[in-house]
Amino acid sequence: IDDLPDVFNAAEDLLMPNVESRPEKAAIIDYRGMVTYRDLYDRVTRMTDVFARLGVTRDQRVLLCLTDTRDFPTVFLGAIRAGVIPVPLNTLLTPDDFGWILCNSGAVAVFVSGDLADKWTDIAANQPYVRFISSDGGPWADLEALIEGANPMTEPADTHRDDVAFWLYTSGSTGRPKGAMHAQSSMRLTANLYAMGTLGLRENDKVLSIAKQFFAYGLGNSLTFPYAVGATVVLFNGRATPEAISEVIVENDISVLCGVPTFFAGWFAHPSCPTAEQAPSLRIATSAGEALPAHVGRVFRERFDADVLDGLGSTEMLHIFISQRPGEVRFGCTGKVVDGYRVRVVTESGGEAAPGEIGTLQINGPTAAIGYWRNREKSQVTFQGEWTNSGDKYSIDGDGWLTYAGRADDMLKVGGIYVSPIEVEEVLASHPEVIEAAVVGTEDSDNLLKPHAYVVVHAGVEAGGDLEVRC
Ligand code: 3SK
Repeated sequence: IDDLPDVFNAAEDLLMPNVESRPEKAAIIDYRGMVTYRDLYDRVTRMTDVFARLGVTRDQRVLLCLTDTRDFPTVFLGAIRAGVIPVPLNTLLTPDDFGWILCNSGAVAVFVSGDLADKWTDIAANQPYVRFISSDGGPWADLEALIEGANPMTEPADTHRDDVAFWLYTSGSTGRPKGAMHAQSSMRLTANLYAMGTLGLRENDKVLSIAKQFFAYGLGNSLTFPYAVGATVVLFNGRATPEAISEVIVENDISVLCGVPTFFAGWFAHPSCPTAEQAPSLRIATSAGEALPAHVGRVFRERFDADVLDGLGSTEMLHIFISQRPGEVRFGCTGKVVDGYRVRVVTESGGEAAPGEIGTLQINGPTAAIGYWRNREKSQVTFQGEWTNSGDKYSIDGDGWLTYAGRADDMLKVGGIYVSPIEVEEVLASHPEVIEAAVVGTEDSDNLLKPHAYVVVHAGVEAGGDLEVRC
């Protein structure tokens, strides 16, 4: 981190070298076509002016409820360039969650994809002082028109590398989500340490991520990393079904696929999954979100003659800090610590675990979030000085290989997403035919964790019948 200058703007840092070295190269391919690095920078510099015209000033928050198109990096990096704080939201959240985050963050503007506008109309009607902007259709001011009408000759904000650049909300087993505040320096450092230092991402790569950009994992895969090395990202804004992803990979010559185990398992079982001959460019994959079952890693290697690198990251650390390395894969464990990070496994007595002993994993590294917004209590539990509590149970062997042993809290990690059993139980119990419910994690035939609900129903309701409960 000491190599980064004090005055440091993450958006300029990611884009400027590409504008100088490869302006006509494709930065993004999305459903609207190709965006060169020159075009992307032009959109981002105009966004600086759009924020000024909207009256959004430095350090104010703006929410992004955007699907994976060029508008995501345009607004996200445009905000950072202006010193405004973008807060990407999980597009699958409910209007109730959105309303709560709007109040909690104090955001002054919300950017919404046309497809998601319905979830925001009631909120917008009750928030006369918040600006709403539509991307790709929708009832509010049109983002594209604002960009076209804006001045591209704008200066970036003179932010410090330790200033807050953006937030990512993360959920816990109880209570509302917490806004993890990330520094200007953190994207560059995840790119240097993980994408370049571990994964070996290159300028001629074409990257596709199953996780969308609003997830920390997807943000690194589809935004930070490709731009940090001048590669091309293919943004897919639909549902990541096996057919759709197979088509995107074959049509675009994808070389790096960033997936999650649940996706890989379903993909291999599907007839659309390409052979190595049909996807000759595919040279490596990453997996995160949940532990990669050994057999899923082996099938990938047999099918594509390439490695899938399992890794562990967190929203709090921004990206992956434990990973397998190309050519040095050991199936069944997560990997070794990424250079530039340190980890320790702590037992209940507070001491360091012996080799092979299970304890709570803590991480020390330069990309840890600054804290949770307006949540001192939970910040103190997670961010303990230079160590960050992961909430995961791990063991570490004498050679530094780390093996996952479950969550330290009640959360289930399903398909890369934290699922709170308590929250699912509450939804089930709110059904008039249900008396009580208990949710536990059970492994499916691919050894992947799935929530399993035990439900007690009222007398007269047929327990084994077609109880219309959906979570
Ligand atoms: O789930 C993970 O392992 C992960 C990886 C990268 C960034 C964020 C997360 C939660």
